Amino acid sequence: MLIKKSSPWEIPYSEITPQSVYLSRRRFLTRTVAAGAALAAGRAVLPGWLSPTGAQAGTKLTGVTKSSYGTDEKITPYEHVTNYNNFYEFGTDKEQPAKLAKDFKTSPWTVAVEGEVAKPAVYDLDTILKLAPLEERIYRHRCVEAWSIVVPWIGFPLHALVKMVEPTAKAKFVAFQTLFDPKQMPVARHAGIPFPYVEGLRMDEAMHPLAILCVGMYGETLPNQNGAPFRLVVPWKYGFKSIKSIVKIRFQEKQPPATWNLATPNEYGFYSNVNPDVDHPRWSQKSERRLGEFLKRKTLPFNGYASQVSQLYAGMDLRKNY
Ligand SMILES: Nc1nc2c(c(=O)[nH]1)N[C@H]1C(S)=C(S)[C@@H](COP(=O)(O)O)O[C@H]1N2
Ligand SMILES: [Mo]
Repeated sequence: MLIKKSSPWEIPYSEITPQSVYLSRRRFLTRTVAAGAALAAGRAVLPGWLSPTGAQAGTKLTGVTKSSYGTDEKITPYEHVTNYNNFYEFGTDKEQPAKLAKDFKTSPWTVAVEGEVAKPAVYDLDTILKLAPLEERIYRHRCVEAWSIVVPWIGFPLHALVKMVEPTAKAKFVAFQTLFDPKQMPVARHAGIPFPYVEGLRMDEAMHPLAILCVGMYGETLPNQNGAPFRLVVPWKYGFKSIKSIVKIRFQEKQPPATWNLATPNEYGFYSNVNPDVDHPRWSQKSERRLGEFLKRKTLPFNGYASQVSQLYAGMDLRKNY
């Protein structure tokens, strides 16, 4: 089977990297069997992960350049990053999203950009992928629950999308929304937080070059449990700001709601910059455990990105604006 390469999604199955060893054998077999069955039935269908309208999780991304942004710290093993997740739509236990998001349908996928912009639009994922060159960014990620990971994300700066849709002078904040489909997310009703999951950034935060829209990791498209097909990554903030599986981006004058702030405002603020000096009401934020490591390490202000982002908050009391 020959597939024309016109976007990073469209790659022949033979090109999928040895990283496919990470795919569970069962999932691999299911795909192979499904493809075989379709061929046997004489149907001219492409298996989903080769379809030109979007790839499934775990498809190699081509044409990715290494970015000068990012850390040279040791990358956390893929197994940890993909089996210990927060994605409450698919369960509140860390091991649940890897299992319960397995069949999450991420293709076709569209993202609506609306509100205070000159060019509102509904983008499909292929268009989004062509907005800007894809870069690999190795970032630290610090969950508010005091664990951390180092991940080779693949994406492009959020400001590339912001500039393209031409925000009006009234656009002071950017609001993000995750898909909510109770049929595909039946356990979500036990999560104890409101859905759809929403988040937001101030405009200058959204324009900061460290903030990225992310379509992949470890050389491949995002696994479902990590927010496929399209998520935000804001490395200087606690992990819950990095909203997954985005379907809507809205520009607005008012500060948008944020899910954890709605759920427990005394515990989670809008800004949520990593701050070792402000404890969570129920635990310390001074240190963290890197997944796969035994000893704890010190948590750094702004998760180690202070020299790049602290000027965004000049004059703000970061104890009050937590
Ligand atoms: N839609 C949605 N996005 C989400 C979450 C969630 O529950 N739902 N959890 C957040 C939290 S608390 C963290 S720490 C990160 C975890 O990302 P990871 O599983 O890729 O490590 O996703 C964030 N994005
Ligand atoms: Mo988190």
